[in-house]
Amino acid sequence: MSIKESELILTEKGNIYHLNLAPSQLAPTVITVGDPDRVEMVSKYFDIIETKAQHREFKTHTGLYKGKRISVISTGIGPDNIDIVMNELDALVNIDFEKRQVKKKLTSLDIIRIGTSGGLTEDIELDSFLISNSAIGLDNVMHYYDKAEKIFNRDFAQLFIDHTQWNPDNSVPYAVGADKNLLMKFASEKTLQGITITNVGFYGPQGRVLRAKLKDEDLNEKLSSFRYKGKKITNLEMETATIYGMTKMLGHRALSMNAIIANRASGTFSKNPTKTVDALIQYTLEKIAQ
Ligand code: R1P
Repeated sequence: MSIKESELILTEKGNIYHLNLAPSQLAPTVITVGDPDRVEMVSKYFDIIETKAQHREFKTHTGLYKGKRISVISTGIGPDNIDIVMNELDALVNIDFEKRQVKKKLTSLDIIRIGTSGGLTEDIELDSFLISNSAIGLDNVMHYYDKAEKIFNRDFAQLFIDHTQWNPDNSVPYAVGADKNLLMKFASEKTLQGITITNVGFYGPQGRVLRAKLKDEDLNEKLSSFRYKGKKITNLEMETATIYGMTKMLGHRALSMNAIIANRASGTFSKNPTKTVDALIQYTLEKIAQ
């Protein structure tokens, strides 16, 4: 059975629709960033850039860094974009575009997110690097996939639901871990580790108030006091849990590296977020090349 034109959408050139990429243009190691302008911040360190592609917020540069072939791709903001990016990255390696069929031999990608994030508690210092060793997803992308719950840590999520007295009208929180091998490779004395919360919005869903009032004003307090096996929630952002869920489900390996540029408890923001993100990019590239 071939996959229909409306389901696997290819451009006239034969590229996958949203990412505007051909299979040959994708490297086995993929860095994802939220901001399209961050793609150049990464690829400026490449020895050569072989491919530049863009469609909407999805910008890709593929090249070589110290002999290692890497693609860097922007996802834009939020879990809904992660659904698109992870499905299309997987299609690029695991679907034969000519035959429109899933390949017999599947390929696993290494997907490393370099993102920005807000520390939840005061001890998560501004400008630190934090690796998400696990993530709690408050989005609902994974809930549309059959058997996704097989990759979730149910006990972990249930403790979170009970602790926060989670509103049942919201989507059901899920918990999912990082790839353990990548975690070992990328962690060092320069990195913190913790549980990352991924939510669907930047303001209300992360407890920020400008003019619109919150339904649960205590949510961030509840997040701060939550513990799982003695470990606490360290930071908030908008992509990691969905990346961990989608990649585990599709058979890829993922890790999320966070530049902590805000602290929600102290209400402070980095004096030089660009420098911090640049330092995290250099750290991550070195680890990839090792
Ligand atoms: C919000 O400003 C955005 O910044 C963070 C959040 O996850 C969200 O995407 O990550 P990026 O800097 O990677 O986009």
